[in-house]
Amino acid sequence: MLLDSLHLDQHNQQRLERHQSRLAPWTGDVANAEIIIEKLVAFQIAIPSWALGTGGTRFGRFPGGGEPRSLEEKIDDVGLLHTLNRASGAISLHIPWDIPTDAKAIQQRAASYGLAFDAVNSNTFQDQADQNLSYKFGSLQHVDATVRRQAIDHNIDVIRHGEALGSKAITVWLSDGSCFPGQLNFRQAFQRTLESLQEIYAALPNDWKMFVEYKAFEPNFYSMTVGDWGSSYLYASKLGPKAYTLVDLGHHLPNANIEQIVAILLMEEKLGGFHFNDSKYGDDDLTAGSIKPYQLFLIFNELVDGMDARGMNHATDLGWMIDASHNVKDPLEDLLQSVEAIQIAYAQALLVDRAALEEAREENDVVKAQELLQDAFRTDVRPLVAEARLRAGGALDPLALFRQLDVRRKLISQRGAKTVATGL
Ligand code: RM4
Ligand code: MN
Ligand code: MN
Repeated sequence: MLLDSLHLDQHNQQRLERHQSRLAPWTGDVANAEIIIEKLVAFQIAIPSWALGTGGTRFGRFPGGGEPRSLEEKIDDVGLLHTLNRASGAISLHIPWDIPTDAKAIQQRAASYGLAFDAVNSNTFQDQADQNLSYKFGSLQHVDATVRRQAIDHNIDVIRHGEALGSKAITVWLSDGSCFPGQLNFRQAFQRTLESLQEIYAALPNDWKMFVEYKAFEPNFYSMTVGDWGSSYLYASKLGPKAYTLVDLGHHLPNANIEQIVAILLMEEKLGGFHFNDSKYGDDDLTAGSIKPYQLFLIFNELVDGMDARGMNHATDLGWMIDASHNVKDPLEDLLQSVEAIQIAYAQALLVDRAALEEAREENDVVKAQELLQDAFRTDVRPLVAEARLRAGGALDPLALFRQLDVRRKLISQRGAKTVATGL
């Protein structure tokens, strides 16, 4: 046991007084502090099974050691995160990087940490060693029907794996597209992809969702067949009520107004879920909130507003997942940072005085509207997030406890310095 309740209690005890004094102004003045804390306790963010090791770029990879060698060890890592922050209560699996060969045992192991299984992800962007046909020129869009068949069957297989674990959604991200003008008939590529997705959709259990994830570029650099929210929305609409768009924050062209995209998709009942990360240039997959925290807040501002307008449950009605890569940080520390950044943005969005904002908008009071948003964004909500963690049984300062317990060194001694996790 890397972390037991004794460690947690001692850690929290040492920090309790300081925490209480930081929380005190909230309990007196702010009427909805209690509601925000409760919402934070309920809000869980799924950890990607493909991001528990060190990520690389096409130039190199610099593993830090102690990486999980199996799905079991990945679950242990997510379990550790959840024990620390009580906000990472789910794991999102990528197949075939993580095939649950013994679903029962995997499920039991996850349950022992209080973890559920979020969306399962298919992979037709790489060729596997045992694979008959290549995805070099696409998968669901491929000109050859037998390649499309193989990709469809893989997706259905992923759904079956997910069913055995209690997942309720599949995320389909396609690298399909073209690298050069002339390579692809756009209309045919769209139609073939749609027909392939329809076959996968037909295999969905009744209570499942399909998330169609878009990406503007990479690995294809001239066109992507699901390249933007418009095309994802089109596929999702044509597929039916169980299909939704998934927004990955790093998958837009530079400077895209993601919060506006989110608002419209939500209004149209076609927003399904999120892949959180941050970026400066492209699909950088950096820690959530590390580059553009104001953007993250503005996205949550639309999420809270749009979900409330439709009477949705913040915690359960959308898929909340991280999709990140960690080139220079300890992956577990990085994930703790991402989860906290997401919680902070969510709490700040809950603080926005919505009635006053609508009033300012109706009066074209631009200054007031900006002030209202920035007032929430500039509020330090960390005591609320810490209080939510404390009430849920987590650590007041998860990162500090992770370091205090020397977790990485222990993982290296258990698993070895040269282990490499499957994934990004
Ligand atoms: C893609 C996309 C997918 C993720 C893969 C690994 O860029 O973000 O969601 O599954 O990377
Ligand atoms: Mn993604
Ligand atoms: Mn990505």
